[in-house]
Amino acid sequence: MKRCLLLPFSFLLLVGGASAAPAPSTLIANIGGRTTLSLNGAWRAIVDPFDNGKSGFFRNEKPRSKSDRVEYSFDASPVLNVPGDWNTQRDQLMFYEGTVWYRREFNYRKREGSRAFVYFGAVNYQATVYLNGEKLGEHEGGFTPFNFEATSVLRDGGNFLIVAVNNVRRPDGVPAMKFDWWNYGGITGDVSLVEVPATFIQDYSVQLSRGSQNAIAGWVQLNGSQPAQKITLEIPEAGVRQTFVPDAAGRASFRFTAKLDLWSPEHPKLYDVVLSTATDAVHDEIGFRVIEVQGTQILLNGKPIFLRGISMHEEAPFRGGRAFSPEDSQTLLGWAKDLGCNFVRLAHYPHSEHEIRLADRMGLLVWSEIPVYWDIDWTNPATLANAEAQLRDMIARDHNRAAVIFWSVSNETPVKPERLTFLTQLAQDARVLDSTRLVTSAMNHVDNASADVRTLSDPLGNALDVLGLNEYLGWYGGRPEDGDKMQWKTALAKPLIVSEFGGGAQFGRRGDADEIWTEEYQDNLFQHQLPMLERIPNLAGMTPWVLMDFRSPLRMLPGVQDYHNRKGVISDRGERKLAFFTLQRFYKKLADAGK
Ligand code: GCB
Repeated sequence: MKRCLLLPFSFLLLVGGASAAPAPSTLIANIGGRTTLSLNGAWRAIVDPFDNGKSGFFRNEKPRSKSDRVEYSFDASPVLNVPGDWNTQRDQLMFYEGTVWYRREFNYRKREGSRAFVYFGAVNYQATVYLNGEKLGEHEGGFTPFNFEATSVLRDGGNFLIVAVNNVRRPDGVPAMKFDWWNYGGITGDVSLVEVPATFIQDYSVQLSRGSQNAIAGWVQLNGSQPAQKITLEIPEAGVRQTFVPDAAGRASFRFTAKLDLWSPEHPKLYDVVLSTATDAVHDEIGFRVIEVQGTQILLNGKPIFLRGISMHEEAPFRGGRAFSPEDSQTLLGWAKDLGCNFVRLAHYPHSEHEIRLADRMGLLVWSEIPVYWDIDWTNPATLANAEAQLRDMIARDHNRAAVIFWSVSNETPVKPERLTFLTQLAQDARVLDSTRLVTSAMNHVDNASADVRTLSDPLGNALDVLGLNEYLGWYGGRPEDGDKMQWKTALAKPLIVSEFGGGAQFGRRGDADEIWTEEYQDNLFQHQLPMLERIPNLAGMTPWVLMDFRSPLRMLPGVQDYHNRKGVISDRGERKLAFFTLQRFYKKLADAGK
């Protein structure tokens, strides 16, 4: 049995102050480039509110005779679709927080010399995985992928995979007890059985070296008993062919130069990159670009870029629920493109790999975030280890995607010393794990020096490359018109992204601009915000809150919210509100002016 969550390595750092790299991820990179058997589809599911299944549901029993007293049966239980949250598949489960036991049967033909892993794209929140009655491992964290080796437990012929999924909120969890999105439970990402050779290419980083437009630097990690195999890296279109021999731990590092056509939103060029050994070969599509900070500007490929963005949840358009499919991603990112965006903030947790890869192909820059949100248990070493593992696995999955330019370590966390220690550690981890991207966080701690001046003054800014500011002037305080005079400043001379602003509106509710919940109110708010933001000298971009209305248990007003956060510029049914068009016009103006 392997535990996916590694030891709280940084607890020592918290008390000792020394720095170390996080324990390496066990994730197999680029699952789409491997030999896989999909385990998506209809799984039998037993809803278990009292955790009775702990007594042994992993054994997959059922009453077999008239006198057999077994009080559960997967065979007789209804199905839930995977991937998918359980909340939107059965009315009874909309508000459910508890355990559901899932079972999937499948046939397998064992192949001599190969290894197999079960791979989960995401399970919210806690997963315990059993194969053929044996525990393979546990995983905590609702949005990051994980895999467990299944080689020795797999049988030739029929197999059964059982997963106990629990989505109960926990004070020591990440996120913890309160967050402004639906706590969708279930196996929300794709599941597959991955077949690899005995020694295989587990992960690799093939990226431009920090600051260079022609030096590719990176590493390859082999996994298996014969690590001393020659590795070949080819980028046929760029005429690259390099070979390396890894060390005894199966790791090879490299650096070489190449003439490359750089990736950008206007020109999202991806190259076929092939890594191979005598027994394994993996193809990936990789773009090459440089992202840097110079003073208060963000530079893409050496040139200043203004990030015309939008924040978004991974909520399914039209049907509601957790989005999971390539079609969902296509709709959501397509709307961001229609708005005129070159950038998306994927709030508040890692979104699916489909979405990130689509952003790579569409030319949308990405802010990617872990769910360190509002208040969590800052002094608990297990909570820190959990947040670090989520950060590490988000980076492990997406570190070859050109679209991703920011790792965000948190959102709107309260300023206090123990939180600063915690988040500074995460920022440091992100740099150790990936030296080529920028580190950010969405903050909201401001000083009001005078009625018309607000200064972002969170000390966390010292640990970041780019500052994120969530401000709700005209919604959680003041009037939209207050924006006409307001000046925003930052205590640090770093690039600023206004990572949230906005207000609620119900699509189709029309009225005066001072009538709350109308499209006019929201639109008026945008009309006063946009000129205000343009006056901020170090503004490098913005991601208004939010692309589409989304479900939230905190938003209860009947007839208006009905458990939805209504700050979308598009409704959950795909209808565009007035503010959508105001923002679209603004972004067009910026794009026309070359911003
Ligand atoms: C915030 C949070 C976001 C909420 C939003 C709101 O500051 O970061 O998750 O949904 O405000 O609507 O209040």
